[in-house]
Amino acid sequence: MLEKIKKIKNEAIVNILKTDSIAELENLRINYLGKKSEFNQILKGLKDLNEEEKKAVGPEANKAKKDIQDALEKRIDDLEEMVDTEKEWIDVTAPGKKIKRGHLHPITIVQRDIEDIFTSMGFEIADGPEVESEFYNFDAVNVPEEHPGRDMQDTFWISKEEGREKGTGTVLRTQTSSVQVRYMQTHKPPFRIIIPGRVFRQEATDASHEHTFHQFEALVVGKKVSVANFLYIAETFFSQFFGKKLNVRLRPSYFPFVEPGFEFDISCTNCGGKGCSSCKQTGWLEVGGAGMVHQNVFEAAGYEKGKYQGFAWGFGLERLAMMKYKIDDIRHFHGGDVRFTRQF
Ligand code: FA5
Repeated sequence: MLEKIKKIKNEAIVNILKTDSIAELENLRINYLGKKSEFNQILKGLKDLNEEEKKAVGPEANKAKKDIQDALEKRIDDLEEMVDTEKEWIDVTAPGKKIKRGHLHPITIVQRDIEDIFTSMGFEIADGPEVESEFYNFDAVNVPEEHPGRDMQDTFWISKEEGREKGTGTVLRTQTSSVQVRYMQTHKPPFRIIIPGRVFRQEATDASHEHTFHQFEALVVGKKVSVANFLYIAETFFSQFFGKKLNVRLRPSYFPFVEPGFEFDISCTNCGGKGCSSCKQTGWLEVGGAGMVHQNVFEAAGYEKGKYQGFAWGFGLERLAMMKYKIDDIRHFHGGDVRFTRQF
């Protein structure tokens, strides 16, 4: 009997270890320990043995049963662990899934490009508030209350009380020129700065006009700053920005904060000046306004009148990006259509 128990136990353990399926182990449990199993018959028959035989066989039979049960449990644990490991298995040679990455908005790209070019020429970057006092946006840059220059830019007024002292209203700034006097009040010449920023105008939108857009102001002040310096810096900047040699042309114009004032054009980035549909056959593209800083502006900043000279210029960032990337409608920039922004 003892031999038989030993044989069943060994056979059961060998079969259990050979089995790779949890369902198959359940079959083995029924075969070896189930009601109809040979082993169960042996256990049932114990009662018919005499006392001495019972003492010898009983504990061996119980131990064999426990060994088979332990072997089954351990094998089940091992197989479950193997299944988990299989689930976690990584094929490091498999081609990766393409992860969608965010990217910069075209206006940010252009702004950073411009900043890089100017900082490489020794310019510093200055900043000012978008919600601005009427004083810095208009009065300080020589656009007093009754001045016709104020009508040139339609303004979003935050507060404007009739009869209040002039210059005390609050506006959404209409131009980055609003930072000129702010900066000059706390800095002494010589200096050269750029002022990138968002500006707002209460005007109807169309393919080339937005109510919210970005401007780029440059301001250079010293004792001997001239229009020739402006031309050199402008040509250097635009040539680097567009990656080809471009010329700058000045046309007389009027801005209250400069005297003399200019509109400036660059040679057409498409045809190089020969004339094409982009430049309406003129060979030139309008870029922005510029001029020599008006002495009244220096005075508003607290500088001695006549002591310094400087030039200032301002242009629209969206318009420049449109030229560079051949974008036909300014409204794409803030329209929120990812099919547009994904292209950059
Ligand atoms: C000004 O804002 C002056 N502050 C520029 C300046 C600075 C002149 C320093 C002299 C010295 P203007 O209103 O023309 O000027 O605007 C400058 C540029 O902003 C324009 O040439 C154009 O590129 C852009 N711009 C103006 N209005 C809009 C608009 N509604 N939408 C998009 N871009 C605009």
